[in-house]
Amino acid sequence: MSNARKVRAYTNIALIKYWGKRDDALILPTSSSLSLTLDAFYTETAVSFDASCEKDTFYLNDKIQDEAATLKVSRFLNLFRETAGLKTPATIRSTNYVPTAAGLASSASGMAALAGAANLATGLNLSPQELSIFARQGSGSATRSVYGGFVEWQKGTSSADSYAVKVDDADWDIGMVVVVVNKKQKELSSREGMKQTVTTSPFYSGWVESTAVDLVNIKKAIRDQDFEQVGEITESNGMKMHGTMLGANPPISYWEPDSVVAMQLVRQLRKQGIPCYFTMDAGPNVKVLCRLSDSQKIKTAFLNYFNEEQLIISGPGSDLKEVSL
Ligand code: 2P0
Repeated sequence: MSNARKVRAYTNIALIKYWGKRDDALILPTSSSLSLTLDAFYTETAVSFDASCEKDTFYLNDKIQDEAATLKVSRFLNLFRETAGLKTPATIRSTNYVPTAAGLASSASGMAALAGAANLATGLNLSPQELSIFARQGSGSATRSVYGGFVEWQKGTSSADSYAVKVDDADWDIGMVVVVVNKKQKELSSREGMKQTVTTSPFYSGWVESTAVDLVNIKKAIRDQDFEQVGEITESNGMKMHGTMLGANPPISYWEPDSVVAMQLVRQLRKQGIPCYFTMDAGPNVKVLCRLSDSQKIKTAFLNYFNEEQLIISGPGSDLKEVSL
């Protein structure tokens, strides 16, 4: 592991969702998306090339991984090896830092950290923009995890211009309370779920049209630091994504009864004058966008219905970075 250097990438939660690809192989999205990077959830990864090894070896949380998981990582590393003119096998050590097995281990921080570590190990010296393009080819949401704060993934016209840009540092009292409804692995992967939605949901064209409008509006609201407006657009965009999924055949729903409980609670808190807004992804967990200064109050209200370990407060995360071994 002599040449191993470790990179940390934070996960991100989309406020304007990515749900559908126009190119499956290159992972080019049908629409642009926008997220908030979170500091409570991240992945740290080190890659070292070693000519004395026969094949790639992948450790996740100190456990050696099976062939299928290793193959996914190997394929992604091949992008870097091809660019750097290398054929050497690698050892990959990755750790997911997710509070108390929250079930939020995410391909976003995972693939972004792997891209960052591969960049260092190959000596390619890629810019953050190039890194974002590489990360995208591992997993769409990883495109955005190269940066902290509010981040837009511009859908672009080709692989060369489909990357993330930072919109804002989100350093104006922004946070999230993540409500862990269920930490089990989801039954239908995002990849399959979005494919099924694109090909069968009659609402899909409406989703693509309206998400473009939401993106313009949320960027203005972020510029104006208009928190309520950011929250309203976030909540509406997330629900539209889930509505579009319900229109798929067979219908797709990631919700559980407690997801609905959490959303109701957010509405109640809002009525009581606390500005907070929910969003959900391809799973039953609910993410509550709020003022970081209100997050403890919101967590306390949720403790009437959920356990301490189901409620995780997070502030905005930072750019992908090298950390000491
Ligand atoms: C997002 N999600 O924008 C959306 C909203 C989930 C719901 O990106 O196939 O794991 O690897 O590109 O990135 C999850 O999808 O899918 C996701 P791939 P990914 O965050």
